[in-house]
Amino acid sequence: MAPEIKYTKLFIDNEWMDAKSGKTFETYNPHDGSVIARVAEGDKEDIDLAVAAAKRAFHRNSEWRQMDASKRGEILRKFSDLVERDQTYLAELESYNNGMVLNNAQAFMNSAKGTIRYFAACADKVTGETIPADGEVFSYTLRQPVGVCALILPWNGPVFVFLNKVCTALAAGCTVVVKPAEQTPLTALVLAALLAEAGLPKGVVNVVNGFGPGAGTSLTHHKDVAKVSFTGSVEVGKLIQQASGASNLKRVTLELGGKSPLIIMDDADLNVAVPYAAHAVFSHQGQMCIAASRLFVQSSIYDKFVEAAVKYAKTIKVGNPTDPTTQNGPQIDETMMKKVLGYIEKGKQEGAKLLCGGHRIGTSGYYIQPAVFADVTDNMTIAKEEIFGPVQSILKFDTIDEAIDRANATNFGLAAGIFTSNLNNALQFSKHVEAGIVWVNTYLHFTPQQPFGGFKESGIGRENGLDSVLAYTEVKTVAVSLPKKV
Ligand code: TXE
Repeated sequence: MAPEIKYTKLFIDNEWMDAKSGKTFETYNPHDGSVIARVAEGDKEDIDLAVAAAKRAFHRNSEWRQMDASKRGEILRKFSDLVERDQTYLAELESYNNGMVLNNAQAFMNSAKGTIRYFAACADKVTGETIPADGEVFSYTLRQPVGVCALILPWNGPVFVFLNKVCTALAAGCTVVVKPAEQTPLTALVLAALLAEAGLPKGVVNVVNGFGPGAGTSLTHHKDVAKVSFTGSVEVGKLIQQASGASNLKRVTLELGGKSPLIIMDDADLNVAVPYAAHAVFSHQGQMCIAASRLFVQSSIYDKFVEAAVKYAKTIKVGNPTDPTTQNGPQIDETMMKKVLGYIEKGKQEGAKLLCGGHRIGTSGYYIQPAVFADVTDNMTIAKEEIFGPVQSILKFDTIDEAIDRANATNFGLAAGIFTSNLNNALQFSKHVEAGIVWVNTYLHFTPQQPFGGFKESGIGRENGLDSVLAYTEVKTVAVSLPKKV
């Protein structure tokens, strides 16, 4: 049975409201393309209202700014209990609107409490320092929340990214306006309602659904927004940097795309490496910024590995995400499905060998059979551009030095992985690969304690870890003149 749609309006100042224009837009179920609901479509006027609400909530005399840091942590802990209470509903809604396999959505919801509680615990751990400054002064630093933050979300992990960005900003004491992706507007509204139920004062978290040009650009150009945290495409990431420069130099954290290399050395345990390599690129239909979309396999085991990879890919069950036996669901929408199929066509045209999958399944919904390409070379489009779909591209290499150079020959630098039993190779690779996170004999291992983000065009800044909370603060130095040094 379809999950109930409880909220479709804008959430501003802890109240539900229609868009000023009265406009709404449709949101879909990727399983069959059917309309789930019409959602209020926010634009500049609504963003102005939401930013004004967040600005009031950030005033130095507001309830939020006067609150003890530990109390902010308590509200987040209460929020984590409410998310846990409603986790079945949230997982169903995520799956319904996003096409995420229900089992995966449930597994994620099981870990959500840990994420929220991690940031709840950070709330009263943000401290300044005393400075041994020259001269007769007592000097110290204050770490203060940066102000109103715009959090612009992608569609590939709507609950995950909402929790991550919102909880980090709240732990630092900021107030926020969230702009979910237009493909997945629903779960953010449920989470906003739970934050209000947890006792968050009005205006601290506001959610305005809408489109990039419109709601998104109004936020990134807004003079009262002090910081933007964005997850999405490199193209839009660059526009956000430009908007920051053209407006008020707002602080910018960007988590963008990737073309992540995974290296399989000939001493790796293939019983482990083959399923991991598949998981690393096919999970969530390949719609992951950290997808291992360039799989480098050492030449001495190349043929054997490719054979095993194809055998494994053929076992992946694609179908309705609510079926508990399904492993892969649909792509998010028709545009993305066509984009991925276009890349597969390009791979064939440029001479890569398609060994299985790569076609649309049926005519309803946006399903693609997982594809494995062998004989992929570095210059091919499928080895260079982010596909964001279930496409495994297998390349051949001879030495670890060659693998490192080729792994780094990209503008991206998000994740990387290596499977080997040789510690020296693992550590050499980990040191020299240009990536924000490196996995050795594992992949996709995330926790809220581990900083996450990209080198090069994969982004700016890090999420997760205490440093990510500090990225929502400003450092203020205070120097107090004293008659005698203390
Ligand atoms: O991203 P967009 P799209 C990559 C992936 C995918 C490609 C395009 O390769 O194929 O990006 O996806 C908002 N100012 N990733 O088109 O457009 C938009 O409304 C302000 C990687 O979905 O970047 C949405 O909320 N905001 C990725 C968000 O930006 C703007 C996740 C992302 O949309 C805007 C998603 C503007 N001018 C896609 N234009 C990852 N890093 O995980 C759009 N938006």
